[in-house]
Amino acid sequence: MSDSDPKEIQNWSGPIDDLADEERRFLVDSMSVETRPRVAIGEALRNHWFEIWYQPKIDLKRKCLAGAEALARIRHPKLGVLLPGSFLPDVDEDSVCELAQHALVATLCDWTMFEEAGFNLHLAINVPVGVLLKLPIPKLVAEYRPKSARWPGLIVEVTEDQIVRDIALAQKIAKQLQVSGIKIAIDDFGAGYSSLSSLRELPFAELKVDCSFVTGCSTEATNAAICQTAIDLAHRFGSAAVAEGVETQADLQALMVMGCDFGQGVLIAPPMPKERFLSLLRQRMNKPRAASPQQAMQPGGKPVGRVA
Ligand code: G
Ligand code: MN
Repeated sequence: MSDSDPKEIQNWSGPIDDLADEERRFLVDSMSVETRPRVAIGEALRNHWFEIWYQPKIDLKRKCLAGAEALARIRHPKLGVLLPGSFLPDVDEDSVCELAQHALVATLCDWTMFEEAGFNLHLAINVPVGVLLKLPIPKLVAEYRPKSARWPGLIVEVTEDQIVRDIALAQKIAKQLQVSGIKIAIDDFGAGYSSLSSLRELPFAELKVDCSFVTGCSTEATNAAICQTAIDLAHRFGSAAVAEGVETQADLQALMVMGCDFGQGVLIAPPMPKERFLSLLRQRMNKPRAASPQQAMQPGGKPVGRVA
């Protein structure tokens, strides 16, 4: 197969071919719950309704699982699985802080479980700038971070619009967090209208191209131009480009031709409960595969038997 064959990515991406159609449909449906009943974050935390779901992120060049984005979900006893639209809009900052702390600690602890399954993953969480200022992140990371020397650090995704609102502040935060092994990803890139000069000031590890540009990038010239520009921009800054919301084979193929580094989206795998993600990792580990030595490398460059 050629290097940019999307089928091959699917074969290497791990989860996609292990999810049965019915389960896949359920997970994808859970991403678009139409009614949005309100649930208070405090109530959900007290009742242990919060779950951290993971969406796989695939290395499009090495064709392996590179990491996962942690996404908060509520599993309500009566209302079922609820998305952030049910608990985040217009919420006070203290509640968001509580939730972010919960997600941070859970993600740091979960890394070890995934590593024990044979995968050294770059995990990412979504945190608003206000929360980065309030939470004692270095202290929390020092206390809960995996003790393994193989831990690659944690990625914190901050949306572009929040970064450009106060670039000096974002820069200060990014530098402080670097010491704790935290890297910044610019989330929803393209939707926040940053100027190039402002990005120059910020040490970021990843540029996550907003799904509104990724969708249709194989057919729409303007979206293709924006994706290509964002990918080139990330590379010029010495960072990686991530396409979010990849939903079709054609878009995946186009992104690979454009040189995009990582991909995320329902085509590869939808967000899924931690236990499901873990069982997929274990399944992949046990599956016989003819991997070349290069393919059997983890993102950190260390061979770990067979990988996704
Ligand atoms: O803003 P951010 O990129 O963090 O948003 C992640 C959200 O995108 C998650 O809630 C997830 O459910 C959703 N998502 C994941 N994959 C896809 C996809 O392929 N298409 C779309 N439209 N949304 C997706
Ligand atoms: Mn994100």
